[in-house]
Amino acid sequence: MTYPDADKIKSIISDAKKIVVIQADNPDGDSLGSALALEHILADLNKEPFLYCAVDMPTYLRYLSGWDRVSPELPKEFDASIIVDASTMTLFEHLNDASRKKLAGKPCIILDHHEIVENLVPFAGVSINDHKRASTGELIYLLAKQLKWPLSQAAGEFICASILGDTQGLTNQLASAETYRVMAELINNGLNRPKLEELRREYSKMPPEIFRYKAELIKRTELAIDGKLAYVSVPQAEINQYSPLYNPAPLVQGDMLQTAGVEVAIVFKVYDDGKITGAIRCNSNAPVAASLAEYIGGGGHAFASGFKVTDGRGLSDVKKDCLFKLTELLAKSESSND
Ligand SMILES: [Mn+2]
Repeated sequence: MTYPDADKIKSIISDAKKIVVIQADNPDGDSLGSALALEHILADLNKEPFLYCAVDMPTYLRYLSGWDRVSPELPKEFDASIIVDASTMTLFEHLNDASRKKLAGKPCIILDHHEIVENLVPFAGVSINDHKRASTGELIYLLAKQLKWPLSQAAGEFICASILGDTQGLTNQLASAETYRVMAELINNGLNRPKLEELRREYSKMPPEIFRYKAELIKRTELAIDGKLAYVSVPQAEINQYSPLYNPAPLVQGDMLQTAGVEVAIVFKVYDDGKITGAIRCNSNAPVAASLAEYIGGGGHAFASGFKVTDGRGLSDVKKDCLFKLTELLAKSESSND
């Protein structure tokens, strides 16, 4: 498999010295793993990589050494940028006009794998959005092979971390034969996967107060649409108290989806300024996450997506919209399963 736009990327990189690698406002194992892998690849190409993300790296990602090199400020000067794991401006709320202008003034490359994307980054010079890849890290691996970029042991570890992050340890629907092939090649080249997994688990451990909070969220979880939807909402006070320690959505969504009959799990976050966000996760029999998020105001994958509402709709309206659309989507996906 080859990317036709790879040569354009090659020439942007070869003309540049200082290159900013950019993560969106929702950093995760894939975006950070991809950014760190690129950092190593670019350094090995004698470039000066610089890592940017407006949002602090969550604690659970801090097992990836180099996370603390990610800066919340763009460098004063740079020659090109690479956005990883995002193609939509919606996820770059923290970039002010001056920063946007700065990025638009230099060649910008996008490496992403998100299916449904709206509000596309307007200044992207070259964009590879490969929906078939389980993670952006997987894409970077294939691109690096195609361009004969150096893939050090460290770069390989970060690519592995990005793949394990987005595939939940190679278990979800995103993991394809190609994903396993990439992992096999990485292991062949000396990657210590069990060690990486051990580290990941260590850093994903929850503090005791989060363990208690999890019980609270489970207690508050409501079921709807004949038990096919599980949802809970998290108010601002809890976001303030618990989010810095652990992201509330993944805390309960796995258990929601492991409850008999549940097909879709939504965690709403309700902010004091009126903003409402939703994290949607689905089981394999209900690939409706992207369509639901798109209807409410967002996007993502068939089994994992998110939305953001800032138009003044309250939680009860957003819930109502979700229930309405989800009822329709689930009926459709059931009839196509028959
Ligand atoms: Mn990703």
